[in-house]
Amino acid sequence: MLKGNKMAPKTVVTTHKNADFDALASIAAGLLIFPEAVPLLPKQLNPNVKAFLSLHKDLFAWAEAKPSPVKDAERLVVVDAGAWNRLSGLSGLRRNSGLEILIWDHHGTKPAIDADWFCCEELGANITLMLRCIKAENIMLSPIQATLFLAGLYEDTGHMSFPGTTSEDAKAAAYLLDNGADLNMLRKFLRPAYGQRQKNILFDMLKSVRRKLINGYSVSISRLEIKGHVDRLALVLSMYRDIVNVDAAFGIFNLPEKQKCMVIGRSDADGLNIGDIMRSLGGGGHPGAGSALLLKVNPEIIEQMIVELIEGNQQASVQISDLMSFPVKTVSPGTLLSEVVHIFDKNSFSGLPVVQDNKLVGMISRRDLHRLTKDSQLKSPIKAFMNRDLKMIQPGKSPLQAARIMVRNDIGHLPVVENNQIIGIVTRTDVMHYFYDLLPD
Ligand SMILES: [Mn+2]
Repeated sequence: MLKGNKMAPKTVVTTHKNADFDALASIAAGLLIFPEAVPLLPKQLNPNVKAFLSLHKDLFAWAEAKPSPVKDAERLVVVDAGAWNRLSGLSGLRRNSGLEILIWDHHGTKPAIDADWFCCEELGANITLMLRCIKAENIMLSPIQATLFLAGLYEDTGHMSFPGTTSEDAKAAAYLLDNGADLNMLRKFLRPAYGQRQKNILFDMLKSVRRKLINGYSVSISRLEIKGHVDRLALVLSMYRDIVNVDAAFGIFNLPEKQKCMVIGRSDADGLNIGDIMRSLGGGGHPGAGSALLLKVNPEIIEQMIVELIEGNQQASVQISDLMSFPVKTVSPGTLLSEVVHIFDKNSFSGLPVVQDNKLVGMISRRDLHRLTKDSQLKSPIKAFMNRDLKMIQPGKSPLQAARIMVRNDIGHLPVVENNQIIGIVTRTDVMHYFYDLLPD
């Protein structure tokens, strides 16, 4: 297909830094498609990829060979990446107009690198994209190649379970199994890199598991003192969450000699947003996972903060006191129903708090009036009609908590109470406005 010599490769196949199995598999696929190409593997490899290569040294000798100079390359094949900043080792490369660039990437539909040709589609794994070409050109795969390709496919798709997985990925897996991919080997290498230190930490965490029910979520918060640097704590925490089987798990890893705490969270419960919690702690993340680094904060305080954040102050930047209406129109237990009907006619209230001696004693709603059957009832005091099963909320709570109480009890308004005094009222409409971002500035 291509002419070239070993001293000055004409075609170079490369991939992203911290190469994972999909990246390594894609390079191997690139070498099958361009048999005379030389690979340029980044220096940084994921630990499980390193382990795989050290066992398969002979078969993938190219992976450990000293990289050839890329200066005179005429063609660059980029796999499993589409941007220059994801690549390394190309400093000698002349990116002039004579350089032909080809890209296979599954991270988007258009690469950031200006390429002469590209095959970019959002698929679970890059190797799926490259298999199209391998099948089309009838290139035979050895069982070991099929195993490596399947490792890439499984790792990137979480064994076909990640949301980005497509039916084409699943078909590619079937094809690789047909070509002899060895699942026993996969089990060995796809096991996360998990060493003695990580194991010790996990065991320590499991020795003192505590579980709490917070806001309807089962949560486990583990505090642990660690010495020196330990990497892959996030992996330890994922395993911990799986074993303890809670909606969310948090690890507060205290490094006393550095006076800092690493906080890591994992959740798979809708509505328990780890990213929000971590941002409140000064860190970051997404709904399922996140972390924060806190300096000079006592781990017990951090635990309390996490509990409070889960309790509903996750969106504590806006509180009920920001949404509520006040002053509140109230009535007394002796108020006649006819008067309440009159108030409802003149206002848009859906409910009125009933107050006696400055204390909230009941609520009367429009809906309660529907229960009236006789006109003569209008002359009775509301005492007999008001709802005494009171739901209320404190001014510091979040809109989310108000929404939960309203939905659970099917009510449209909540009195806001502080020190036994009613200081405002918050309605379903107020809360909806907040959620739909319609608050006035
Ligand atoms: Mn990939």
